[in-house]
Amino acid sequence: MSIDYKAEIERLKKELDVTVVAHFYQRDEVFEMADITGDSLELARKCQADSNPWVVFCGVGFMGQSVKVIAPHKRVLMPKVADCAMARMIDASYFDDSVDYMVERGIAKENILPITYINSDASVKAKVGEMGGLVCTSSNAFKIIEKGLESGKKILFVPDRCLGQNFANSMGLKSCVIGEGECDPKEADIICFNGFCSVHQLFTLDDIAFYRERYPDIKIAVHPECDPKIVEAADFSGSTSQLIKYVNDLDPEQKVAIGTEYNLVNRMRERNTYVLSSTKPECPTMNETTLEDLYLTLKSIEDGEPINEIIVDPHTVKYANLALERMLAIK
Ligand code: CIZ
Ligand code: SF4
Repeated sequence: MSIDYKAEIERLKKELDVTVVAHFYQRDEVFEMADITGDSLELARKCQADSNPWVVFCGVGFMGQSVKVIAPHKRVLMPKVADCAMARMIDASYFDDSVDYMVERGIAKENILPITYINSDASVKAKVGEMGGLVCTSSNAFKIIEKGLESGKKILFVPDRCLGQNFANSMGLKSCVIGEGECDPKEADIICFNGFCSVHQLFTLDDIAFYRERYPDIKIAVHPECDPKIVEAADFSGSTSQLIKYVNDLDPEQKVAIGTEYNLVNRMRERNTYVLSSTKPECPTMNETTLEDLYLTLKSIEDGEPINEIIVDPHTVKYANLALERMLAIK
């Protein structure tokens, strides 16, 4: 007889001291099973405040790691340890190379303030923490960069070049990307690592032109992981939570084409929404987690043989924690 995964997940959640967490980009059937949902900043804050000793995190690797780093006493399991493609573009040695790049071009190491987008491995966050830097997410990047600028240092922004450039543009700052044209750290305020999200690169100026031509009054709302020329041509740019709020605050008749991951856009179908792409913008790794995976992970706790546990070494926890806590301290 086949297993009723939903019923079994509900039973296990009642019987175990566990909190099920899901990011907005998760499949609907997984998302609906979660006790806590949100963007990565909301999830980090809510997990920190939650009292259950077990966390089952439906998302991508860096998110589960971040919970482990800010709450090391918790046991964190991930139904699929699937990594964000952008986070995989940088490791600790690429981070060091980026610092060297700036030092070789005349910026002393103590005059560099690194900021890492939360979409990065704990080892990169630890490097950032050790240098006195901090983490940001797409919902608080403006505030974090503003805070960073108060130090008077040059900002090294990793790994998302789009996020770095978009926030530099919105703040009237100069940015450049290491490895892309002339990038002289002396001439820029924000020096970006050359990483990106392949899902958010799917949205093009042609897509925007297509919708504007067809529906002249349509609004275009995109995520800041999109290319700067897309953000510039859009009516609104914001993190997942900010996109949801923007759409919900519009007149229900207002058409809006959205440039972010498909599962989130699809969940807003009751509004007058369109997917800003002719290609389904699915994040492959976010979509890996299934209801069966969630069930098997919860069952493994019940059976006393937990699977896919997130382990972060103590040195990494110590310094990555500094970078994350510096962010969480900024309200
Ligand atoms: O911060 C997050 O959760 C991500 C990956 C996107 C967003 O804008 O919320
Ligand atoms: Fe990473 Fe892009 Fe997927 Fe977000 S949508 S988890 S940035 S690959």
